[in-house]
Amino acid sequence: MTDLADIVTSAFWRVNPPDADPLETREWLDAFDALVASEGRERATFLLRKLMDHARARRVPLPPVLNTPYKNSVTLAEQPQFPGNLELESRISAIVRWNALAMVVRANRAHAELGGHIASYASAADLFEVGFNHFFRGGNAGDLVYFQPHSAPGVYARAFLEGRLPEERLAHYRQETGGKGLSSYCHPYLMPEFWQFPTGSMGLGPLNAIYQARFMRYLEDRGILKTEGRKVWAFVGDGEMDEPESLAGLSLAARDGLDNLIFVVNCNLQRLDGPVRGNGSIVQELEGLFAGAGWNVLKLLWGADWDALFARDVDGVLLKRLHETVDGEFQMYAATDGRFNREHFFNKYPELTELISDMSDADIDHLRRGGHDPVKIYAAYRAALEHKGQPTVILAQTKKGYGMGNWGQGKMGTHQQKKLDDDALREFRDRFSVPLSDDDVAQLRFLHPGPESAELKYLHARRQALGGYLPVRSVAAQKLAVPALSSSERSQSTTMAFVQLLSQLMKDEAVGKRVVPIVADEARTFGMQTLFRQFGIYSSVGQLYNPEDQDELLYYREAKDGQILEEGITEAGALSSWLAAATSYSSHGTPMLPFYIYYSMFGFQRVGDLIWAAADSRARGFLIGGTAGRTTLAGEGLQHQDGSSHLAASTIPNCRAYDPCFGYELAAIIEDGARSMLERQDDVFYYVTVANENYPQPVAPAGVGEGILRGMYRLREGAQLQLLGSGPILREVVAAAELLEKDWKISAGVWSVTSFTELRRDGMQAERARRFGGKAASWVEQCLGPTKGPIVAASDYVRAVADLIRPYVPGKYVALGTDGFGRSDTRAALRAFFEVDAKHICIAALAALDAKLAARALDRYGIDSVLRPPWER
Ligand SMILES: Cc1ncc(C[n+]2csc(CCOP(=O)(O)OP(=O)(O)O)c2C)c(N)n1
Repeated sequence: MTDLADIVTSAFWRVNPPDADPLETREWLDAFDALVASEGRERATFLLRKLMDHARARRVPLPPVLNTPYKNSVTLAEQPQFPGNLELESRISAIVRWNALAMVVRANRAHAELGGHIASYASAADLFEVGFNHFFRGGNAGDLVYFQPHSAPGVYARAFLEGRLPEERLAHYRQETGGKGLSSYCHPYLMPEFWQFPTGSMGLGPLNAIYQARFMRYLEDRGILKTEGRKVWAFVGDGEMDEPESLAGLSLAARDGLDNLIFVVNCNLQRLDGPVRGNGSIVQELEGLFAGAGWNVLKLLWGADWDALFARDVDGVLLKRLHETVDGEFQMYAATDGRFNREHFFNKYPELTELISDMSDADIDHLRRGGHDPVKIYAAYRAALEHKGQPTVILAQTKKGYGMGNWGQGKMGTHQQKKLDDDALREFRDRFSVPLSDDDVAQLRFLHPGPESAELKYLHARRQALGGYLPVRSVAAQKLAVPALSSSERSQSTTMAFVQLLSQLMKDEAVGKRVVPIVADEARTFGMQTLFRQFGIYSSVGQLYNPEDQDELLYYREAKDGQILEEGITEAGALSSWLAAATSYSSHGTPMLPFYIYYSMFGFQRVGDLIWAAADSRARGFLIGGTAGRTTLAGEGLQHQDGSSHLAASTIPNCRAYDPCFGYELAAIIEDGARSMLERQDDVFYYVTVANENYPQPVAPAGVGEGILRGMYRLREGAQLQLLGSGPILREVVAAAELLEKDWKISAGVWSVTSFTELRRDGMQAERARRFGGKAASWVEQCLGPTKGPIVAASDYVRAVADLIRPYVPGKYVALGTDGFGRSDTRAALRAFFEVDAKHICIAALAALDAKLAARALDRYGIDSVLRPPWER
């Protein structure tokens, strides 16, 4: 180990330089103490502020002021009485720990490939248990808890004790396909009556928790639901805080004063590969970050047995030692015994040696970190609960793999440890006094002390006092009646058609209030500023200024009961708001109908993982991909032109994706979508692309309703070949059919494809049904089977999108699309470039009929056939 005195560059030394003149320092501190004693804290704060201003004027660099000492924020004097039965709680927690461990080790002994984690829950167990026994409120108006995903085994183990999961399910940990298993992490999709929030992808849990807490305020402020007293708890790993998403919502939470939000960061100082901040301090770093963002920060670093040490540490040498210790070293102390800690930590300074002179090595070994002491945890949680006006973060110091001894505690590779041998298991049993025989241990028996045991009676009583068990997810939802929607027939874009449909819904008696329009600073792009005045933009404080455009009809109106969520430039934040609203039917028993409209390029590509989390959450709502289509969004160029979101959407099973061309198609899709989610209670969400190209909007042909929803319908008859088009490219297809007729006397049928992805799903279904001996024809086969000639399809997305239906298309099939890099130009130029304009579609059709015709057409339309393909340019 390096001598710490040498590490002058370490973060700690920079923050806490050595004292050059301790005597002088003492005099200053004594003077300050005298001031506080005689004139009070307020006066002291005033003088400090004055001093700081003075120092600034003299250009004296100010020390970081956001950090407090490396000790508990709640002092011993402030600590409340622990209201529980510590002895019973520790027995319960030991059983839960054992069962969690046994579950993972059992699964891996049987099938080494299954994986699982022990060390994360081992560090989080006490943090969870104190929550379960004293804080997490259950029931309909209960708290919402986002669990650290790798600690799922502990949550299962507790539910087993509670009688909510039978032993058989524990025995099928990570073996889900048979229907009686348990998910690796928190997956509402796979365990819809258990998990509420998917947190397995690091960073999404903390972000979603913030927007959930904010959404609860929104429901309250809009008079939709009383949420007072309910809390959102988010358990987060300290390594997880590295994720940009983990930090992305911090200032919003503070800005909106979300005191209904409590983060508990499990600072076991390790992540998967090693220490989170080996050469620094994650606790101090996070304290600065959260405090700087405006949060209430509570450090929960040391257990009760440190109290006496701190009390005797009048010269602050213990604190100095703690401050100079980097996390890599703290990890070493977690992995070693009392003797090592004495020699290396305490014996560094004679004063410290003296401080612990009456302690044995075993006493030192038993010194607990704050996150393992229920009394200290209780004190921090209570302080968080009572704090007003700010969100609270609790930085809880723990040991990774706590109690796993030589096999895991503080070990570098402990995250992956899942196959303990019998010696290790017996040691674990002894460490926590789990009442099991050696044979039980060898067999990895689950332990359930029975419903009449003191442990179980206590556990149930606690949960009853707190309103019920959790986690539990509600699957029942209230039904809402959806009105019929109609689109206008004037010349306009599908975006404008969408805004009209949205305002029809918002004005509806039954669902109007439940509509949640969400934008990420693009409302004007989509012509939605018309909604600002009428429906208002939500702000927790209303509007504290006169808007610059107040004299205009449609001014920028913020209001406490505003309906629109204007999230600013954060697609991740807006998607998280959408997710909170889209799962409100379950989390709050209050169905909402969210529409998040955004640049389609910044959806699946930018926040695709959040969209998967929404799918996992069984979200119900609309994602509207605006300014969609690689050639339809003219001018904006490469980074804005989306050509692949529909491909991504096709991979999410409960996402129904549509690429409509006409207003009447859009109206049918939105009306039926809303019915599906709000009336029929389908656990699906919709992705609909809308574009900004203006064109005439035709009247809906008769009888096309089913085709619009199933994915395609015939727009015009044609005998020799069939053309398929989606989104605005359908109009190029119609023009191609006209060219074929006019220039080549060929009669082409035209089909509007509203959803290649729905067609593919239907095709897969029919194909599978036939493979399994049934009789089924896909919608594609039903539509195109009776037609003649080759089939050519074109969309504003990569060819793979139109190719999705290839297996079900009878006969010759040519798929055109916009593969390649986007670029800025006019729509006409872009469509010519990507070869999806009327002429190229016409040529593709001719080539499919007769190569000689195509050669003539290339000539006739002046197309340079020696150019490299667009995807190579
Ligand atoms: C987005 C994402 N990236 C990577 C992972 C893989 N992963 C799972 S746990 C883990 C380490 C977690 O460390 P920490 O947050 O400190 O939690 P601990 O288990 O130490 O309590 C990693 C990298 C993941 N689940 N999600």
